[in-house]
Amino acid sequence: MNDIDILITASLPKFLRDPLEADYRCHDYAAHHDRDALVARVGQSIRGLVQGGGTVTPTALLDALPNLEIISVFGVGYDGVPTSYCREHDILVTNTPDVLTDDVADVAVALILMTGRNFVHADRFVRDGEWMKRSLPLATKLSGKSVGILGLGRIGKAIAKRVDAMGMRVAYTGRTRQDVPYRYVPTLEALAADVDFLVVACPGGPATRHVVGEKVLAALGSKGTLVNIARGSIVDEAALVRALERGTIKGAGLDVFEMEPQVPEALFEMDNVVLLPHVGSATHETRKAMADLCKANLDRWFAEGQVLTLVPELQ
Ligand code: 8YV
Repeated sequence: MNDIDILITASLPKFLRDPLEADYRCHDYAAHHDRDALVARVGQSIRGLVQGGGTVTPTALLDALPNLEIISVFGVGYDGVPTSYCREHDILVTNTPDVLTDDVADVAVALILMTGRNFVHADRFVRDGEWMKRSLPLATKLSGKSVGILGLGRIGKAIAKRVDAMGMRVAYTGRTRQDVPYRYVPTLEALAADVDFLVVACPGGPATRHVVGEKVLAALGSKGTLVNIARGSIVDEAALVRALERGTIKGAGLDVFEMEPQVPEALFEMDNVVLLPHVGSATHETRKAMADLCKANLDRWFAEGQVLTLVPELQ
């Protein structure tokens, strides 16, 4: 064990917590009964902070850690990290991109399949003995249908590749047109108006908060299904519930929510909605790879003064 103090602000899996505890003096802020007292006692000595993708780190906490050098996020999303503050205070921010791309893209495809082909309902139909009595209503053919991707980054591209292989047509919108074989649509509203599935795959944070709101949902219309595997904050959830209640959109497949783990109860009763508990990266293999990368960023920083995956805002 070295003499470096680390603050842990999220509940971490054992395969990350144990190696961190073996190498660093760890202080478990997330589980501590008196967080203020903990920070008052160890704040001055903290040099690293480990948090989850969904953890919000207030600047008030960072103010109490004057010697903090690095925040290592266990997740690709770092919308809970105040990056401008970190830039001003020379705090590095790292995340775990790439290693989870395939898993998250798989979940987007699963949500397209589950909403389009009604597989959740079909499974319940068999278990409930309904098959003996009647046949299941027909579902929607997916090949030939169109998928619009909001945010063609690493995960967006992995989704595009998968749905393209299924014979679906791909269009996308984002800050810039890219050199890809998919159709670019300059605005989100126009994309929504044009596609059968609108898949949200862009980063969360202030810049994208509620960009999928009333207008975009109206454009998506009764032909369209919303899929969100990114961040709950990107979708105006109240507007989404209203659109589903009024039948102004066809359905929704959601892995993320605005107030996780709280999910609007109105969605529980809806047959055209599939709800997952933020499982995008939730496989043994991927979470282990994320844990290794999260720790490797700290190790590299403290041993060599370098990191593996600095977030773009700090580059
Ligand atoms: C994880 C995620 O649930 O990577 C992200 O940004 O949202 C998920 O993969 C989370 O980060 C685990 O802390």
